[in-house]
Amino acid sequence: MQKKYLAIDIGASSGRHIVGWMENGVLRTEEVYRFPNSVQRVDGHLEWDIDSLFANVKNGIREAFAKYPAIESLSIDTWAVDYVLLKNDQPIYPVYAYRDSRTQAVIPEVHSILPFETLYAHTGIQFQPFNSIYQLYADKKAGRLEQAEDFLMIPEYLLWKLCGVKAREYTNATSTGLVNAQTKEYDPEILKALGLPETMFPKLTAPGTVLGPLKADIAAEAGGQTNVVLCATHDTASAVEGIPMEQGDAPFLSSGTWSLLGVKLASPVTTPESCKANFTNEGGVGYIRYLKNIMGLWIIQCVQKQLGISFAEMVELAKTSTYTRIFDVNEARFSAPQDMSAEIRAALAETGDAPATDADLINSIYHSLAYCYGEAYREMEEVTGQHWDKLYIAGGGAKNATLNELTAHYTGKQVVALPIEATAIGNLKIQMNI
Ligand code: LFR
Repeated sequence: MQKKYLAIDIGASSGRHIVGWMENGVLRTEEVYRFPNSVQRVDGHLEWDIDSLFANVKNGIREAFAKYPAIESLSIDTWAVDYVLLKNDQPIYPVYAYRDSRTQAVIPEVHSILPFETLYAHTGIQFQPFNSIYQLYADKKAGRLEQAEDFLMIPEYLLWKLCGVKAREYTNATSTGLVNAQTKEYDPEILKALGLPETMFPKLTAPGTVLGPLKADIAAEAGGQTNVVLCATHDTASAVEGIPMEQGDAPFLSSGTWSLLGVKLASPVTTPESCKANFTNEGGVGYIRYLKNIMGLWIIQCVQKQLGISFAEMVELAKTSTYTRIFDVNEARFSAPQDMSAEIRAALAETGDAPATDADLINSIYHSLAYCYGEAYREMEEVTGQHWDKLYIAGGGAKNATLNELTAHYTGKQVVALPIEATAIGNLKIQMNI
């Protein structure tokens, strides 16, 4: 009997429980549970329903045990930057979602205390208005931090609820914008300068650490017992671990709600050129994930919801269009617009002909995304002084043949599309220690 492991991978639009095991040297996976996730708009703010996420985490564990009573261990990864503040070990609500605009007002103040160039030289983390550093400062201004006794990133919170052990995991911690790229620990100078309590940002723990068994009440509810392990809890860190590369470390594109295009590097690049190009140095499993955030399938997901057609139908529609005008997918206006289609039409109308039909709109999105991948690849070659000839694409987006072809066209590189659940695979690999 092969040993079974459970990966719980939660993204901005869905979560899934995936059981994995080794069979004749090959990692096999089976999805045993899936649930929807989405940001909630409450009183003009964007929030996560953390209680419902935890309820679904438990439901899925119960399903996994129902099918596989013996599971060696489990772990959880989620998107990055968001966190739970705790008082008396209870969440301080709301748990804000990163697309919320509350950070806008505090960004200039943070940069007046610590200019962005200084932050980048310390952390190597690219500017994103939603980085935890700005969210925490917004919490400080709102008096929420004052009440808080503890701080856990979302996966750490969910893991703690399962096993009772609080751990701070290195890869996800780097996404806060508070971790020093050289020491790989929270940066005391940044914490002090911003008045963030050092006690809430203790030593970091490496992925692969065993936290302990499920709490007795959780095990009883789930119908089984297992060990809780800390994987690379940032989903992108797990995804990069899960992408098999034939030889060496070629550039990757983790293509989901976000498109993360980058390469594994042995050490961080925190030069002013890298800062200007806004590449990030996130923590990886024994390397740096040098990458750029590109707005990604989020744009397509929003338009798909608006049009009420399937992703496959969108691809078919695009094929009927010859409209290939490009817009800048990374503009802040596409981060959380009320009406994505209208926002894109408006952006294109500002510089020329607007798309006349839905087919034109969709075709323009695919071209604009792939164009942006090409630009990011070239910038990455320029800043690192290295050259590559391939791009590995994994995640949901890898299944889109049209987008893959356009990506090959705009990057001028050989595209290796891997229609695999790279994130769950990476999560499992850390648990299996392979
Ligand atoms: C992808 C991801 C990105 C991060 C963004 C926000 O799911 O984790 O890596 O920049 O979500 O957390």
